[in-house]
Amino acid sequence: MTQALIVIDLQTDFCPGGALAVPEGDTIVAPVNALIAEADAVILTQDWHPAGHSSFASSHDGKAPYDMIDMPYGPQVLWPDHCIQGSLGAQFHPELHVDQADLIIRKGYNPQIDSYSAFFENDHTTPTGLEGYLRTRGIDELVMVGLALDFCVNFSAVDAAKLGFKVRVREDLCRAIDLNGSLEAARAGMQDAGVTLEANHG
Ligand code: VGL
Ligand code: ZN
Repeated sequence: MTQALIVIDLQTDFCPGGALAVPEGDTIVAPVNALIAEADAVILTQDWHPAGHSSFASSHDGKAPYDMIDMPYGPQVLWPDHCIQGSLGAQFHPELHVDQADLIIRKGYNPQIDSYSAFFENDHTTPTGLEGYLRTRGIDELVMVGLALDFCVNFSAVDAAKLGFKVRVREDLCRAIDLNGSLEAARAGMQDAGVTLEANHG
């Protein structure tokens, strides 16, 4: 088994004070750095939207953040503008040990499609290329940490499990948005997909 640590969207906009702040999002940075130091392979994901992205409420007349809309690929939550390419908010948390990453994979750059998962855009078919990267490196086991547990970590973990990777999510090193029961639904969905949820490092 060759293992990789995947750190999901540990970016300024998802931390307190950011545009789409996840409560306590910054508290995981130090323990994630400790895990990065021990990991054989480290991959970071970076939410990376063009201005005016279709997942932003501001791109839809009469819509407010956290409203839902129907997109051609299914229902989509509308978000505050966040992680705009090149902005300060799109940068990784300033204390994250980015220099120790082997790969940074950006997602959400397609103006018409959101991309929660590190593997596929929200149409569930357009690949990001991460699967090929992992397979060509012989990586078959993934440990996931980061933000937000109920959106990007959840979608990434479920997709990875469906692709046949062995996936563990360190819940103690994730934080959630928890919108209308999204956290409980995410936990159930991950478990159904065969993802191992770890409250602590076992
Ligand atoms: C995320 C909402 C919008 C996440 C990204 O990283 O979980 N959530 N974009
Ligand atoms: Zn986003």
